[in-house]
Amino acid sequence: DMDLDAITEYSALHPKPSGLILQYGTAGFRTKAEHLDHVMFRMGLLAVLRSKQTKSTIGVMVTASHNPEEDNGVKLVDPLGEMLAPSWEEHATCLANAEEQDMPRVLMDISVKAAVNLQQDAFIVIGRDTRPTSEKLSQSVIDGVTALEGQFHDYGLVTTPQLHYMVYCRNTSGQYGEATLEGYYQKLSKAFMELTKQTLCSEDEYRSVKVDCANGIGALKLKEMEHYVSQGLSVQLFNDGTKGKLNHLCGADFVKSHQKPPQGMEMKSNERCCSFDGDADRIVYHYLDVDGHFHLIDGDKIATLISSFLKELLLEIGESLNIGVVQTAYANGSSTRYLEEVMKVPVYCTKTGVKHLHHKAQEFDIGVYFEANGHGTVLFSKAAETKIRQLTKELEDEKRKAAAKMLENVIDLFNQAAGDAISDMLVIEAILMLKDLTIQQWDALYMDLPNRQLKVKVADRQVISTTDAERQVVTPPGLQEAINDLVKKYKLSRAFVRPSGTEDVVRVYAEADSQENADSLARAVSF
Ligand code: NG1
Ligand code: ZN
Repeated sequence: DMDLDAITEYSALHPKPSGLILQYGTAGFRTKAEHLDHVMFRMGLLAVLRSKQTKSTIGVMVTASHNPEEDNGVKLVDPLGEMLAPSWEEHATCLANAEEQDMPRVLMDISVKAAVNLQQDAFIVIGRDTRPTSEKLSQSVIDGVTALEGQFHDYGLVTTPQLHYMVYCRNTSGQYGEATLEGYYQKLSKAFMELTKQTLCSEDEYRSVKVDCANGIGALKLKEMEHYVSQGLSVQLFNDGTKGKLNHLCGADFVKSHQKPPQGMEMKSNERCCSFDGDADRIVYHYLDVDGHFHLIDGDKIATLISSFLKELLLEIGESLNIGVVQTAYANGSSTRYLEEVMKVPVYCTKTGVKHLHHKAQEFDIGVYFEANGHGTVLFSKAAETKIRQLTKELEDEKRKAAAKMLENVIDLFNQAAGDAISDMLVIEAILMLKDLTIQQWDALYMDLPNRQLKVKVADRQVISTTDAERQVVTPPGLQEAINDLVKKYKLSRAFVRPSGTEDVVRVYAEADSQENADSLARAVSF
């Protein structure tokens, strides 16, 4: 049974400020770090229950990704490295919001409702980003785990996708890889080196990439990884956290939303650059052209490059596995058109938030998913993976065999648990080398439609509800008709609104034939 007195005693060391209400949203709990101590303790408790219920290792990641340095957050990672199941998101919200004296009872209720066998062992793995508050907050998670007598391993400083990887490895008895940082670096670098070893590219600039690390954890982990891949790729780090502030005027989120270069990075024309976000689960590429104009290569163009590479490989292998590309409503209209009409791959749209994309991508032999903001990966079904590994041994035709081997390495290089900036970067670098593509050539696959995103503060953002993967408004009545009327006034236009899952705002998105028109449509929709 649960020792409720002991839990009450432990909990008193992590008291909840009364009246504070938080929600387990798309990205777990996220707010000012000073409000989170009790949440961390309670998520430690909850992770133990989830671990007992699933008889698996559960992950707890302390990070607020691209948010300002003063914020922090926490996310639970489910057994296969996936986001926490929705019914448990509700449990998390209830537990975090229970007033101090009610907390042990709420904890009991969850354990009864979810039919948790309290006799079962529990094992939790914990990771954190580089925020100044993260170490202490992860200690509070550990206190929660210990209060319920769970076992744990603290990985300390890791990227979010590295923690997802650890959870996945531990729950698949080491088949996916070894659950250590060393194991992660070895798995990825081996695949990368094998994939690129036959490229005969002598020009140095092709093989070096500049990385804006958002002054976050990505810098530390790329430094650790550097020597594993240095034979094939030189990585130049900027915004490595030694000078600047986390996510301040740099990083993937800044670059994508402001559509301009990060500060703190020397960019010469036509040099290949990329930006990670604060916990290294997002990546976007960018460069300056000879006229000094900034070009952003976002998640949509990343998905396009990867899909076309995979399609060519499958053609060469001569195996018919199905590919599906999963996007959200924020995907640039040009990317969707290019994928469907030029590349002839089926494209699906889901609600915002990687759990929706990840889930949809699992329906295909090869599921490519990316949010426009650069969060994504490629999933391979077990059957597809087995088939490809088998072909690398059975095929006799040398060309087909080589293509199968390449695909096998691509499988190993993609993080199957979560979108991963380091892993995605290595895949992209490998593809560019193999296809001998410059960043400009990649960029020229299609032209993005000019677009604009705006945030609108409203009294209650929940009055807006949507359907059709958030592309159509249901309530309030009349709003969708008003948007339709505005959209009709512009060429190549599209617009939608939805309540944010991570901020107290309504997001407006518009695209049109010119930047001026996209701006003006977005503004018109905002009113
Ligand atoms: P919200 O705030 O629900 O729009 C944002 C991003 C998502 C996702 C989550 C989680 C946009 C438009 N939205 O969600 O793509 O990354 O944060 O971090 O970029
Ligand atoms: Zn992130």
